[in-house]
Amino acid sequence: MKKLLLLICGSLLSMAPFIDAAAQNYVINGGFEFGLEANWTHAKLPGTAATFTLNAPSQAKEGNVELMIDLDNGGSSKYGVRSTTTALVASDSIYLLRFWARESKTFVYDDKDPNYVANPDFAEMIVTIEGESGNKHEVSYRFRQGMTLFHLPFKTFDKNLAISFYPQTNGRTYYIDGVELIDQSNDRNIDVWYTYVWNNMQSSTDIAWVAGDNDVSMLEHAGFGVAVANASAKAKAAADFVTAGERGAGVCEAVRRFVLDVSADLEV
Ligand SMILES: [Ca+2]
Repeated sequence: MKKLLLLICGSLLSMAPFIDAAAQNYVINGGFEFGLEANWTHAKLPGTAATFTLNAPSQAKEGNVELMIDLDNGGSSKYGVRSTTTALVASDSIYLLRFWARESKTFVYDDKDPNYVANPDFAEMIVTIEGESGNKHEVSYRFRQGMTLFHLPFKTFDKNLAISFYPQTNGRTYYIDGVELIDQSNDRNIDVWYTYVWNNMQSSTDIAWVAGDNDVSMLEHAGFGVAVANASAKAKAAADFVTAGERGAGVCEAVRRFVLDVSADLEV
């Protein structure tokens, strides 16, 4: 475990010189601008019913069209219908799948809103990433409000990946757009390594890693809040500990101090 954490820290730090490189997107036609079937396949298991069409909505996030899946009868299997694209990644490493999606019925979940629905019947969609070795990542998403950006950072040792979207809740229409699979050779706005580390560390360590004002509520709910040196003033004020280092260096500093429980001046 310690070796893994130190490896992650070393990788975070070593990524710094390359942070301005362009991100590589491994999904073809993720915005559905080049037709319904281009690099995508759509399937329905026996007993299920759905239509897959292109839509030109006002909420398209990439270009002018998005994929529309109208689910009439999902059948008995939770994998009744699917829309799948494939990606051949450059190497076994860490990647980030992100996409925009919404469904036809919008719920209000703010309990201060007069239209608040106490027990909404959320629509669900399962997303899977499967490699040729059989390794599989599976996440279930619930829709709340309008077009939403979803992130799934993951590690794979496979190079051939199948990315599938499985709408689950019957009688709904689902919309997907801007599907991207990107690697860690990133522009400064997307840090795949940091996203992966944050996504997989916080639950096991009960430490929250934050930088901006919008993260303050997460800090207050965490067992132990850590803010990096370049965090906002509000985030620092709400944190239990503020690192000396900024960004990735600050994360590594906190990992050494609180997760590995070793001297903060340990070389990595
Ligand atoms: Ca599009």
